[in-house]
Amino acid sequence: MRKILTFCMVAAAALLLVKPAMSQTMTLNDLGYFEARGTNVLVYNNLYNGAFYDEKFAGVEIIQRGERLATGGGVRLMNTPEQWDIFGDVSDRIVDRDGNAVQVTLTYTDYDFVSKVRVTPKDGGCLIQVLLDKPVPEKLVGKAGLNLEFFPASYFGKNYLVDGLARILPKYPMHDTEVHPVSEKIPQYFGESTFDDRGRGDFLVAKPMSVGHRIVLAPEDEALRVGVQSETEIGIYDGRHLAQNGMFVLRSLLPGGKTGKVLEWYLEPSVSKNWVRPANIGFSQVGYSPAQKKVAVAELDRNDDPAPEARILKVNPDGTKTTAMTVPAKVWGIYRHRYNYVQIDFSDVREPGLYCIEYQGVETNAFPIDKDIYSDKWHPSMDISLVVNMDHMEVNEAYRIWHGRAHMDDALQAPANVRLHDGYFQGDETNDAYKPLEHIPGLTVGGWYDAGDFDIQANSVLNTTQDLAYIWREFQPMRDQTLIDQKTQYADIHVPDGVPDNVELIMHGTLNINAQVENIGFVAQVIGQPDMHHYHHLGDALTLTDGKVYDPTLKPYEVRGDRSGTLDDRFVFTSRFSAAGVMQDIVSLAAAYPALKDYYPEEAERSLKNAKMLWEKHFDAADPARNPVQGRWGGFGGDPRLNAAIELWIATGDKKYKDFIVPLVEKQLDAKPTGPRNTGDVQNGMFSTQYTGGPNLTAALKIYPYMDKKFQAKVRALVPAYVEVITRGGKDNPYGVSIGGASWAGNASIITGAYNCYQIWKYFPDLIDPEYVLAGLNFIFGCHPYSNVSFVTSVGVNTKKVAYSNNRADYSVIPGGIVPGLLVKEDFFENKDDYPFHWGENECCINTAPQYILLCLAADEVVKAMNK
Ligand SMILES: [Ca+2]
Ligand SMILES: [Ca+2]
Ligand SMILES: [Ca+2]
Repeated sequence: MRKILTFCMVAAAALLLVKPAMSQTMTLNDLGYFEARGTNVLVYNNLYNGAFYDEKFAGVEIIQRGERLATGGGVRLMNTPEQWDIFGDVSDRIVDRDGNAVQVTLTYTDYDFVSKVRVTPKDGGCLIQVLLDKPVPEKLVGKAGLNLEFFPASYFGKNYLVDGLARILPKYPMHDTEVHPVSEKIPQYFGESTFDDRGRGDFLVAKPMSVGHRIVLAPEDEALRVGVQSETEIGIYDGRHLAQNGMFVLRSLLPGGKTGKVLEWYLEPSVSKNWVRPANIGFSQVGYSPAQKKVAVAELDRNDDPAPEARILKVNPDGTKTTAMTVPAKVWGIYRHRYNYVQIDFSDVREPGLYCIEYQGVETNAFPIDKDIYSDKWHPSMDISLVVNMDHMEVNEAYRIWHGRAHMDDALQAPANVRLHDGYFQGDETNDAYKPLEHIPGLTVGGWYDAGDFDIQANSVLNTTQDLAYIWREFQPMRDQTLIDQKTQYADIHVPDGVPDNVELIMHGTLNINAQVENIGFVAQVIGQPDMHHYHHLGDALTLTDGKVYDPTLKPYEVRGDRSGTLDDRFVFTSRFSAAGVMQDIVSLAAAYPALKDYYPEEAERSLKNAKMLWEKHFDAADPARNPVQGRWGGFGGDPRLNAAIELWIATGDKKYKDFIVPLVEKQLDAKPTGPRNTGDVQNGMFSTQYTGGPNLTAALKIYPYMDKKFQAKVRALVPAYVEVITRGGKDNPYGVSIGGASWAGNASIITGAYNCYQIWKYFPDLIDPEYVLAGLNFIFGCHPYSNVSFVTSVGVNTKKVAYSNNRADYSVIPGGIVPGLLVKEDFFENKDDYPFHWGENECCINTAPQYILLCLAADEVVKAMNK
């Protein structure tokens, strides 16, 4: 022990000599967090919002050199909390400017346990104190502790010191766990259980990797170095033993029987007196078409001095670089407090070739200028992402099987009062012919894993099918690079089979929708995993269920023929049925009809027949006058029957639909705008930038080509006001697109917003600048804050390394997926590219893929016109 102390003292003395800047103190800034050069400590500026429980974006957090390294600081009840483990409610957060402190009160209501966490600056760091008015309840002694969580991948390849002893931070979990009787477990939210104990009655606990009184992570790397010291013992744990998204956790237990200040940590982040963040030069990683506008945006440290000029370098075949142009760098100014922004307009560089941008001492990676840059950027989404995510199929690519034919035991009627992890609930009413846990036949076909999980959600299967149908209607891409065989339920990537992939994918959607309509009566809210253990599955979905239909007369894990006693079959959630929701079933089926009819006439007729049947059956009940409060699509967008009627009219030409449509659309056109819909946080981008309560041209544009001159003139007159609204969101920031998303990032909205601009441009090229169509893609492809990676996996030069797809545990991507993008918290943008487990930043939702394909095809058309 003596030896260790000596080492610590020598090390500390050495640090003091070399780093006098360490004495700089943290200050409480206007946004209510602690700030020193290169380091921020946030104290519950971000709260657990409850939507998906612990999103790893709340509590005490550390942002160092522009990267969020630590989160989840606070009083927790287990060593390595998982997503569904309970956390204390913040009943009170005080920013005490006189006391130079931030204090929160955390309450665990079920345990009658209240603690206060108080953070104040001291020297170069902060004191974190836990204060108690009443002692820790008996039940929580040995469980309640102060935790702080670190993102493991930030520390891959680094070491740590514990009381001076050196240890390697593990790249993969390789330390020890122990099992405890489940009676000792603090139950997870809603009594969920992430652990499958196979009936043994135990649960898993990670043991500490090390314990000591001073633990310093990455002492060798000043950007990553964070230390914690305490008189109380601190353990370091690896949460990945329990869950792949687990964290490195520093933790000290709170003592029993004590009140007042029961625990104190000295947190020592790494402060750097002279640190200046290198410029983040945002630009499109797919490059630019010669005639289009080319504006890179440099995101600069506020302490940086913006240079007045940037250079555009041309990369020559011999590897040399020559200055193609020197361009002015125009200061845009501070956006969201943290950074200063500069626009670099190099539109005049038009000669095809390879270029990079040099500004403020940073040289970007090279990128092309070429007239065809948009023509193929949608291929990975159509060829890979939409194929790999197909449910009920074996998917092959060259030597690799992405996954087997999953969920061949689909599916059971969900029992009453069951709650599903994604916010779904089955009430008493099944709205169909099946009893709880009864097998519903016919469902083992079509559909997609909607994103990072393996359920079939109504909105994703319906919107994906609908948008795939719109791709065919607008662009008819004949690309055939995938074999899709529904007879043997087999897909082979990069193998042409004579049928356009767009059409085959549309059918993959209608097969599932029709199966649901015919066997259930409508598309169910979700066909999802029956319990938490199955829900958090990672890996091949084939292994998620046993493929055998559940038989309650058998014991768990007992198999007889094609039946099994293991309750792993997915549940069909049917209680939130609404006639309004059924209208979207009609939209997707009717929109698919024209695409399918030449290739799959039987499936086309089946789709149209079901669409008409649903229309007749639910028309009256879907009347908003009769049902002001609608279900699934609750009252949004006026009469839910409008879009259904539009698609039925386009599919059949039947005048009765037109007669229904026209008065409704006229009414929308005559309405006065009240303002744009705030779309930042809508999951999956279901709603694009639209008016609330005002004239909505979406429906009018859908029927525009089929209408008479008088109607068309009326729409044209409304276009300028509509353009003003759909482009307004891009005016408050240097990137020119609407950036949003506090809990779910906004790429999907940016894509639909840009596509809305294309629809205007298509009919009224004189009334909108086509650059609005391209601005959305420029942003998605890398001209954005925080970093300059392309948000479309595998598309562009520097692209996302990780995404929240079902292969996220491999720190990998499914090519062609589009991540949600940048979360915005206070003044901080984030899209982590080394932590694939943030769904709000990195989850590739399936229905964004066809929307992105639409936009790429639109952009290709736009630049062709520009380059003429
Ligand atoms: Ca889902
Ligand atoms: Ca094909
Ligand atoms: Ca089964």
